[in-house]
Amino acid sequence: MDLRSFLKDNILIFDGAMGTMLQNRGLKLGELPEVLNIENPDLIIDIHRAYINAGCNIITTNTFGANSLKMNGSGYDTKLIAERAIKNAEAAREDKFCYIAYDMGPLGELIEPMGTLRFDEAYNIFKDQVEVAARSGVDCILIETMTDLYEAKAAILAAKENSSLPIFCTMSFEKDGRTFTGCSPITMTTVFQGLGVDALGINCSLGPKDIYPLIKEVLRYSKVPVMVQPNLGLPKFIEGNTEFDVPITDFVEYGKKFIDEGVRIIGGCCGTTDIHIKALKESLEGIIFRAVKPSINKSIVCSATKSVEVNGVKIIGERINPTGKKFLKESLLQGKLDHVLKEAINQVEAGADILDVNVGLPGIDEAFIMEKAVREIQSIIDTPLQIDSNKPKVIERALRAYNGKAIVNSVNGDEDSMKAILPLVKKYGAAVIGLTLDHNGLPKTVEERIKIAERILERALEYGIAKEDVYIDCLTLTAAAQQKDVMYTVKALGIIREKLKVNTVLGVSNVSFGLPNRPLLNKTFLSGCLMNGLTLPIINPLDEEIMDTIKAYKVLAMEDVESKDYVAHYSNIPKRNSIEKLEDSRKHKDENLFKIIINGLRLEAKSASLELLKTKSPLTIVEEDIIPALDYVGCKYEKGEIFLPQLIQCAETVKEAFDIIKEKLSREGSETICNGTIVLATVKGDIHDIGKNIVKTLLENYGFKVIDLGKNVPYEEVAEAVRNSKAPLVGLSALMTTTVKSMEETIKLLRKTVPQCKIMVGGAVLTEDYAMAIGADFYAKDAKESVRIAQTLFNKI
Ligand code: THG
Repeated sequence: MDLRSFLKDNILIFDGAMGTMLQNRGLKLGELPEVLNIENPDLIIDIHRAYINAGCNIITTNTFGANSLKMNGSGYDTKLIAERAIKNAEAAREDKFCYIAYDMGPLGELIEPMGTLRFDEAYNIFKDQVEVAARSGVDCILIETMTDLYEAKAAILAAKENSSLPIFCTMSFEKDGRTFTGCSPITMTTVFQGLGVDALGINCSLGPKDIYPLIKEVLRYSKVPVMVQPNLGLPKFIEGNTEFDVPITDFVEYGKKFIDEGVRIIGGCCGTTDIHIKALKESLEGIIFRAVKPSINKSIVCSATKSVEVNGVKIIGERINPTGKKFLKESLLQGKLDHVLKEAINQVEAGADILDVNVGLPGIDEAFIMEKAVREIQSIIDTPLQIDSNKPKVIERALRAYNGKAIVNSVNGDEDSMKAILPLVKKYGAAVIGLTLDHNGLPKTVEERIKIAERILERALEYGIAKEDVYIDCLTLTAAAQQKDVMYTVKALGIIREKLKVNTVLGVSNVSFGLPNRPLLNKTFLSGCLMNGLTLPIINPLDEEIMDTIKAYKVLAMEDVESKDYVAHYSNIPKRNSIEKLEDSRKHKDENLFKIIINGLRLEAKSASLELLKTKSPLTIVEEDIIPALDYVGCKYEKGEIFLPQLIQCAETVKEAFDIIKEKLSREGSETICNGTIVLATVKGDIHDIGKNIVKTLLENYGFKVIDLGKNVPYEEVAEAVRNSKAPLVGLSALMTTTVKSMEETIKLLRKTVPQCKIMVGGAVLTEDYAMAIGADFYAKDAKESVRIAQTLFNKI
């Protein structure tokens, strides 16, 4: 029976950890587990067999890191490693009933703009692996331990476009309920099921107890089977050994609880062995499980770190649109996006929930600019985007580049339009706006518009797009030209909402083209539309009157329960003329460096710094503008208001500013901004240096001199560097449970050779207790914390 059919009526039990089993069998520090597929196949086959004997019905190939980035330097061809790994799994299975999942873990490098790897490069690396898997007849592709939604998307697309194998994809979450790069369970679920995976869920990082509330969230939103592979808790350091803190009884008990809640695929990650899988399997014998069924059908769109549920009125900002904006037109034609980015920031600050992005102009390479705009906007703003174009090429480029679930604006009732656009919407898991017009144009009568809406919805469903992802736009006409038709739109809107129960969209500002006092017409029209069931008005959020109308409507429609927002906003606020307010807000938005940094406007940091240097000394700029901006951003990060992508974006912006400032300093040769020297290293045996690199960027931002020794650094080299540089602080990172031991060894040597140097440590599996147990002075839970540690330490000196 193929895996997809099996999954319909059965619980799938995965194996436990490969790494833990290898360690128990003597895997040495720094050895690559994947190489053993070739060098010691019997060992790998033996482990697979132990899991099959324990009763799992799917095993995972030993290919977690078998990608060309990580295997570079292993001495073996990556494809050969993958082929052998699959052979080993097949050899262990023999003729027993057991599926084989081809494993793909993260690449170990961050994708642009957070890192330097291009999205297409990541895609191609995954594609190479998928091709091997597809050729060899495994039963599915397992993409696991992902922490970056964008990387997961690259892997899923690679699997989808180069094989027809089922795709399972799971991410790793931290205690705060987000992945390392800020993805939430809802966002993951929304994006993965949009991309058409066969199963999704959570693995690694946390123990079953901490995963439990997160998986319940996933189950609430998922329409596809949900899967869990927990760690055996966080590793603990006991008498020189790494041990995990979850007893087997808890692991099994939670296993049952997961199945009770509706999980369909279960197994173990770090720390688990065949003993755990056997116990789990036995406890699940005869258990009654739930059918896979979505509990709720919600309309959700999202960026990488923010989900917006359309459960009432949500505001779509209209301003990234060259219509009527000379400045925007000119800069777009030159390929510049600075105005687009400013429009994005202003609209979000004014309260937009979603941003429409339209860059269509005669003589422009729309697909190219659209992709660029999507990339740039999503690097500084977490508001979900709406791709405004009717050209399939433009839409596809944008959807591919978008890190989240976008809205496509738009398709219409014409068969050609639907045939071209709807498959793209389905493939990339977007939502779509259907315009009630077709090849005959916009029908006059209300009835005909409704018929077209029904046709679009029907066709969308045929393509496998969910009803809640279809939004209908009955099209606003301009009162100046087609006065008698304005009310038809309002009527059609009401009937469509009532009859089809879909969300509705309107470009509200269209109504007032060519007439004076446009805001008055806009808000009056808007008010009527809202009363008739408009849920997604496309408006100008910088127009205060129109925003006031929405706030008022939310009170009347009981969307603003107990009028809390309304009261908070309007009580005791002296009402000013809205034009004055608009002017005011524009005036305050002078482009100073502080604002540029907190908004992550990388491209503008250089010129702003040069401008500032005309009136301020370099050190004053660091003190008055840069450090306060970094502190502000750091504070928002700590509060969970922004996430890693935004933090990095701001840090990169500061880098640009620093380049200018350093240049000036070196020319003057007098002042210095060195706050002290810090040595950083990812310890021996560990090649995961993403976290260390972020720490480096941030420390440099704060004016520290960083000596970066790189990754997989021998103990002696760390000690040597500290001795030579006389650095009072060293930072060590290790991602894996296996390499924390190596961290301890490094600390031991440092204590012996450079006892005066303080040591801070960080990494995914570390905890405060663990850090202390291996003899560190400080535990840095994230990059921001490492800055605080450095500041405290160097202030004392
Ligand atoms: N339905 C859907 N999408 C749409 C529309 C729609 N997208 C485009 C448009 N209509 C909605 N967006 C706008 C954007 C700008 C204006 C009106 C609608 C506008 N611009 C001013 C002008 O042209 O004079 C310029 C404003 C300025 O300079 O500040 O009015 O109906 N699905």
